[in-house]
Order: sequence, then C-alpha cells, then structure tokens
Amino acid sequence: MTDTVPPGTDNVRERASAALDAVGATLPVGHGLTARTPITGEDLFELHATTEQETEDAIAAAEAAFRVWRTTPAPARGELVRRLGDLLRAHQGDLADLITIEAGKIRSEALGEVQEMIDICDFAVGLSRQLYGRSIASERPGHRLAETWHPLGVVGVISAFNFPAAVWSWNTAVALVCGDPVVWKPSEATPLISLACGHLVDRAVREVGAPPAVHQVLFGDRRVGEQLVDDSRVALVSATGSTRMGREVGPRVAARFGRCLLELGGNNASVVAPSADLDLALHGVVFAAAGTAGQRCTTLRRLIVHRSIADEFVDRLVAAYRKLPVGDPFAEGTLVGPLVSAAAAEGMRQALEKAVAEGGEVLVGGGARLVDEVPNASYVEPAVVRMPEQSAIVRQETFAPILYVLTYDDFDEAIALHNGVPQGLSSSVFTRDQQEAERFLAADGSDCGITNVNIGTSGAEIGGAFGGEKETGGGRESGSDAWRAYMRRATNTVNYSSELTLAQNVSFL
Ligand code: UN1
Repeated sequence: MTDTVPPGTDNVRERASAALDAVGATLPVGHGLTARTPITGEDLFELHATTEQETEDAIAAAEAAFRVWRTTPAPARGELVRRLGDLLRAHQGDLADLITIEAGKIRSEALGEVQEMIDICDFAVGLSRQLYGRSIASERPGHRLAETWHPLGVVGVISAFNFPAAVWSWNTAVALVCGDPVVWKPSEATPLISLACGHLVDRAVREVGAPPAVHQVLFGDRRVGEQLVDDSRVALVSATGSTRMGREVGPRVAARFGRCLLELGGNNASVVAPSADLDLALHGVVFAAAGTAGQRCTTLRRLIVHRSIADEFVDRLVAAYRKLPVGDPFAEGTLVGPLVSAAAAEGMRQALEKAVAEGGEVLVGGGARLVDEVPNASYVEPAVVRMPEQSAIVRQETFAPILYVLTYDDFDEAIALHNGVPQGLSSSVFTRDQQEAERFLAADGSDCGITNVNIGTSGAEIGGAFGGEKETGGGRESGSDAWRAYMRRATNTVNYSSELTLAQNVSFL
C-alpha cells in the first residue's frame, strides 16, 4: 500500500483560513500561542495567549452571567443549545476540516466528531425539559418530600487535543441547559477548532439574547488551566487528559471543596473468545486499535485472545495491519493519519523498545512513514506486539497505536487479565456464548465504565454516560443522567399541615 503524501504547510494554512472564514471566526493574532498542524508538523499561525488578568476577568464575567442564567427557564436555555446545534449542522464540513488540520483525524472520523457534537446538542435540548427530581413519600402526615435540581455555577472545561470539539460539546451543551456558564480551556494543540466553536456559540448567544459571558474560551498553556482549577468561583472543573494531570487537578479542586469531573487515561481491552464471529471481531479490533492512529482514550490497547484461536486471529490481524493506508488525513482512503507530535512518536518508540525488553515480539508495524516527504511530521505504522504476559509496559497507557496481544485459557483468567491494569475506561468481549457475555457484564466481570459485547472499545454513542473507574477518574459525561454532575440537588420537605411533627418520632417540648 503506498502512502498518501500530505499537502504542504501553505496549503494546510489556506484550508484553515478558509474554514475559519466560512464559520465567520477571526484569528486572535498576537503571540504566546502557536497553532500547528500534525499533517506537516509545522506552524500555521501565531496567536494571542490569554493573560492571567484576562482569565480573572473571564471568571468574574461568568459568575455575573450565572446570576442571570440560573433563573432563565431551562427550556429557554435549551433554545441556545438548539441554535448552536443548527450552526454546527450548517458548518459540519468546516469544523471537520479544522479537526483534521489540528488533530490529524481522517475525514470520516472528523465528520463523526462533529456529528457527536450535533447529537449532544439534540440530547441537551430534550434534557432542558427533563431535569427531573423525585418526589419521595414522607413519613409524616401532611408533609411532602421532593428533590429540586438547581444550576451549580461556573463550569471550567479543560479538554484534550484528541477530541478537541466533541468532549467540549458534551460538557458545554449539558452545562448550558443546566444553567451553568462555561469557561473553556482547550488543548494548546487545538486553538483553531476551539476558536471556531467559541465563535459559533457567541453567534447563538447573540441570536437568542443570552448573557454574552455564558460561554468563553481561554487560549493558553497550563497556567490558564491552573487558574480555573484553583479559583473557588469555578464550581465544577471538568478535565479530560492524562492520569498524571488528574492526580494534580483532583486534590487541588478538592482542597477548596470544588467539584471535579475527571476523564483520564484508558488502557482498554477486548477479549476474543473461541465462539466469536472472527470476521466481525477482526473488523472491530482493527478500527478500535488503529483508528484515530491510536489516539482515543477509548482506543483498544490490549487484546486478550483464547489460545485455541490466537494464531489464526493474530495472523489475520497482522495481514489487515499490513494493508492499512497511512498518510494524508484529507485523502480519501487514508485510514491512519499522523500522531499529534514528535513527542508522541518518541513515546511509541520507547514503549516498543520496553515491550521487546519485556519479552514481546513486534509482529507488524512500529516504523516511521513519510520521513523524507514530511520530515517534521510523525506518521507511524500501527503496531501489534505479542506479549508473554501482562508486563509493566502493557499496564501503562501509551497514547499511540500499539496493540498488545495476550492469550488465555479459561474465561476467569481472561477477566483477571482484563481487570489487572490501573485504568478502567472501556472494554469489550467478542463471543457468541451468552454465559460469557453476561459474565463479562456482571458485577464480577469487566471493572470498566464502558462494557461492550461484540463491538470494539471505542466509538461510544452520546446517549450513554461516558467515563470510567479506577485511574480513569470516575467522572461521567455526555448522556443518561450525567447532567446531575452539573447541578446541585436540594431536598425539600414541605409541611402543609397545621401540626409540627418531628421525624423519627422525636418529641420535643
Ligand atoms: C476521547 O477519546 O476522549 O467513544 C473521547 C469514543 C468517542 C469519544 C472518545 N465517542 O471513542
């Protein structure tokens, strides 16, 4: 398979300008932040980085906006998100271009990311009429017990490069209908898509007459994120990134009794059982492991395959990997775009070196591609590595396309291997044996927040709650009842009798 050579940096820059123009966004020209593209590994624009004072002002403005937004009826707040969804639909192609330019995603996955944003807007519009509390049977006569959900306050969103827009939209669409202003600190690697999204929210805000500061974007480095983390006016910090980042953010927010929603590392595995439909499993595994060049937090990183089918399945996997088209993410037919940075490629190289030192055998991939054509970019061949056991490197998350293969003999062993890592985001089993499938989903099965059957680990729909356990951080975003993290609950006891009855039969006076 020949690699598709990407366009030059000038061409990518023109495409970025065209997409920003189409959306109507103006570049905040200045210095302090460089917009880059992993397509060529080169710089596109110099941008103004948000200062400490500007961050302070943004938080103060968001707090002022909260006082208006929290009493705006929720269905009226939903109108803002409805309008945002319309604008995202109208600009799906432009936004996808920017995602490809900054995150290196192939066209279909970039369009899919924007679709995810449109979907969460639809979901949140519906949610704006469904922020239900319970009514509870009171133990006292003439009393009514109920729960009311109120807006929480300013939400600080810290997002990562790999889903630069969708993860922001899960947080923002839901926070806005819940009555919370959003202050967003995107990854430094993806300022252009953030600018475009921020501009579209501003347009929607103007059109529906919402307070301008219900949404603000801060372009800066980790110091901006730290300001959000440490400011007690930020009621909820929703942060997506590495476990290392979460270990810092969690205690700092807790120290001021703020709330945290953490989406951290994944080290996701699929079990392939002897009864599995191997064609389906192969397709699912290749997409989950090599798709997005291994840069999703849900990427499949460990394959736990039954010994009786391991050789056959791994041979087929290696053959499929050999045919994966690597290269220009804009080109039709490319399935693997670039890694985000040279540091990511170096991380992959080092992980492969450790895997070999720990007894692993690289069956396919691992090399660099397009080195002469685009020397500053980092195109790599997705790798499959057969490991003798779940050694130290297998238990770590390396944010690159490496799939470690382990074998098992009985299903309990498969589950033990599966759960034997510090992370707990996504998991799946490929089987046609109902007992195995149910066992995998049971309390003593997979310990992850996402547990699938006959489908890979990545590509979750927005309707479910997204997040994971253990070092993944425990947060849940997106669908189902994840909205509750963005609101505060008040328990109301109303006495409509003319007696004062105390609970628990207490008598006093
Ligand atoms: C992420 O990688 O941070 O389930 C989010 C998926 C996508 C979201 C991934 N819907 O793969």
